[in-house]
This record gives sequence, structure tokens and C-alpha cells, in this order.
Amino acid sequence: MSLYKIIVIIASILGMGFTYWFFLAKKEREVQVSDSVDITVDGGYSPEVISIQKGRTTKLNFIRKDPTACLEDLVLGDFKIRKNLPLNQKVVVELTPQKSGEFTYTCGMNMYHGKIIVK
Ligand SMILES: [Cu+2]
Repeated sequence: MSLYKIIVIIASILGMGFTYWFFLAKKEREVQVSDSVDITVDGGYSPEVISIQKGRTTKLNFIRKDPTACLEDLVLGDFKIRKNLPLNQKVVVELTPQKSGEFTYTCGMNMYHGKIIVK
């Protein structure tokens, strides 16, 4: 076996390993929520990706700490919810999703994104 072939094999193994790690690591950032979760709004949403249960009421407590007007509004388009987030005040959004899937929420200008995974 030539050295070139060995290098190609090693590189492809590393490539697969990286892909595997990348998707696993990405998955880990999803926060599983059962009853309620505090989401900090500060230059984006944290946690950004949450998973909630279908048919169960979950409270999302949004607390905006970022004074930029950009994040003032919260839009959960799939749930037909639009809320104004006053600075440093908790705004509770209650969701009882009937469908599973992935839903996004954004700021009023569609610049910042968060994801809700319904299982
Ligand atoms: Cu915005």
C-alpha cells in the first residue's frame, strides 16, 4: 500500500470522526425542558435550542437584558404569538404544542433566532 493511500484512508477516518463529533456536539446544546425554562435575551437567545413535550404546557420565561430595540419584540410565528419584551422583566409565554417538529422563534426583525423542538 502506498503512503498516499494510507494518508487518504487516515484523512477520511478523521473526516467521518469530525462529522460525527460535530453533529453530536450540536445536539448536546439542546436543552430539554419539562415545565418551564428561563430564556435570557442578550445578543441572542440563551438557551437557543430547547426541546419541549407535545401536548404538555410549557412556560418559556423570556428575560430581556439587551437594551437594543432589535430584541424588543419576540415572534413565535408557528404559534401565532407576538410579544413585547420590556427590559429586565420576565415575560411568560405558555405553549401547549399539539404537533411535533421543529419551530423557530425570532426577534421582531427576524435577525435573531431560537429553536423549539417539540417531541
Ligand atoms: Cu431584530
